[in-house]
Amino acid sequence: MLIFSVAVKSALAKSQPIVALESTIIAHGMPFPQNFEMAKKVESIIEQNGATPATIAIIDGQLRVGLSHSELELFAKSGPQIMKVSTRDLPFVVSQKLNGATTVASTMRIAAMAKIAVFATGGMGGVHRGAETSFDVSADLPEFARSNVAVVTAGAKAILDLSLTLETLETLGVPVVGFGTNDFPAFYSRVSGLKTPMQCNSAQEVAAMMKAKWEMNLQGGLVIANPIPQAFEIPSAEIAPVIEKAILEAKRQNIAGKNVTPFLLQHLAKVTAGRSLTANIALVENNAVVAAKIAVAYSQ
Ligand code: PSU
Ligand code: MN
Repeated sequence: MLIFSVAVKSALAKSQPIVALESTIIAHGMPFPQNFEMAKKVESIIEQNGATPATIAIIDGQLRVGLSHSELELFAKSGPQIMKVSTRDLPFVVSQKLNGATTVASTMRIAAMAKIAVFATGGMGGVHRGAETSFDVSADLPEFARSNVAVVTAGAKAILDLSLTLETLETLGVPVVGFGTNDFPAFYSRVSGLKTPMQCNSAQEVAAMMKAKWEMNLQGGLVIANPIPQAFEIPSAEIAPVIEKAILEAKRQNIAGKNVTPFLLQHLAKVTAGRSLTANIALVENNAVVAAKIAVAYSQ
């Protein structure tokens, strides 16, 4: 069922550190060619920090763990033409032998199947604003209650209701750890005004928490909230009104379901003249560094 790249297979066999990466961020989160450059750069950052990158995607219905550069390019170039695959979509895409870009939720599930314990993303999904009427809660959240994977994320996008997202994670029993901070980061901004329930200050501390959680057979993942580097931050006072407008525009165009997040990201990149995209790339790279360090610490 799982098809590993040579590098990932060898790292697994030797119990060497591995960091999983998602493919929705490539196909649906960023435009070409920045998405292709980002995907290659993030993999090399993980290698430089002592771990093996494993980008996860579905090709011809096969669950692929570790992609070649030409496969990364396929996802980067095809963009939204490739299906965005969350957990609910897995049986369809596999049985129909289709290609699919995996979200945080489905990447976590496949990483857990592959026994990969650490995953770097940009920003996880969460409870959308207005969820009390739209019921739009990302499948990423319930997946955190199921799959044993630590996910390094720049908090959650401010297109979400961050307070309800944290409440839901608490209900699901998911630890939310601020990495070197007790402020819950808001993707483009280092602080959201909300606190993380706990803080770790090193990769070793996070690795020890992962071990403690799974030794107790506490099912599910951990959210490692890692703020965007200062130099790339867009302060919330600046980005908040832009996000408000983007959400209104999505409503006006009747964007719903899985199209909401890609629409908002694309809209923000357009109206900020690419500044949100530059920020997005910087925070993913920063998450890759931390994830690799956690994977190294966890393997020791
Ligand atoms: N963060 C990004 N870019 C993205 C996403 C997150 O910086 O493209 C994607 C992830 O794959 C995440 C998904 O799992 O958006 C959430 O989508 P939804 O809200 O439809 O569950
Ligand atoms: Mn949704």
